[in-house]
Amino acid sequence: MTLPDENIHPIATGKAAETVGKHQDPQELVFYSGWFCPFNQRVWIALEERGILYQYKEVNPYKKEKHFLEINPKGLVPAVEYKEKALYESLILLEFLEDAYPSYSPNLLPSDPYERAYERIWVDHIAKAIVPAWMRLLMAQPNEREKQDSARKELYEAQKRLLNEVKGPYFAGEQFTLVDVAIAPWIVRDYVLAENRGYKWEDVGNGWVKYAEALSSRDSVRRTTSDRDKHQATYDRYLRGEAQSEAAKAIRAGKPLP
Ligand code: GSH
Repeated sequence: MTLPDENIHPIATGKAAETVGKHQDPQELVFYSGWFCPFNQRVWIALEERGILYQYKEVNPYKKEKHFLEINPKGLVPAVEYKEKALYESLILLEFLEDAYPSYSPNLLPSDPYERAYERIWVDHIAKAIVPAWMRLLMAQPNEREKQDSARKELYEAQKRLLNEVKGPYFAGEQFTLVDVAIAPWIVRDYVLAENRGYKWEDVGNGWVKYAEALSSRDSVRRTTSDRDKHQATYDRYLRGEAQSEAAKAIRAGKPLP
């Protein structure tokens, strides 16, 4: 049986397509990427930000092809092969890139141990509070008014907590760091919530619009973002309640995201 999610646009478009074109040559780091995926975009931003050499390979993770399952048994993008050994999970990959390429600048984690740990607290907040609330709001249907209202409130509250920590223009001040990388892909997709779920950047609190604009206009973020209409088509399935991805199933079942 074909899942509806399988019918995604097959390749990156817009600025992201130009970036793909520049990363076709074989390298010791192979990036198994789904152009449409926000978790995936985290890793892509880090690669671009730091000028790490990588070979881009597009994967449709909904097809669960044998070769890809050998790389990531969970069957999820992003994944990488580094010197022919496989790794996956976006947040683990971000840390891995810091460890494996320490001399590539800019580093995305501060050098001070306390500041590094502090970054990780807020990356964890994004993963456990912001992203699940974002998905719940996306998937709450128009006839589920209360569900929508409570997911929107939950999202604003989680974002407000992060906003209180933002020094500006980025989370840690002038340096663009892992917290920014971890949330930027959802910021560039927020228009889906704005157009369909009554969500507004302005309602997060004073300073959020500025922070969100700083992230969206960052070069590495723009270079890894595809055209809006192609993203919209992916999210239409969630907006209509038809998505069958692992994440959609988890949200419906009230379970943590995969
Ligand atoms: N926890 C994973 C990470 O952070 O890397 C989540 C990755 C994830 O959910 N990827 C989605 C996927 O590959 C695309 S956005 N889905 C395939 C499926 O649901 O079958």
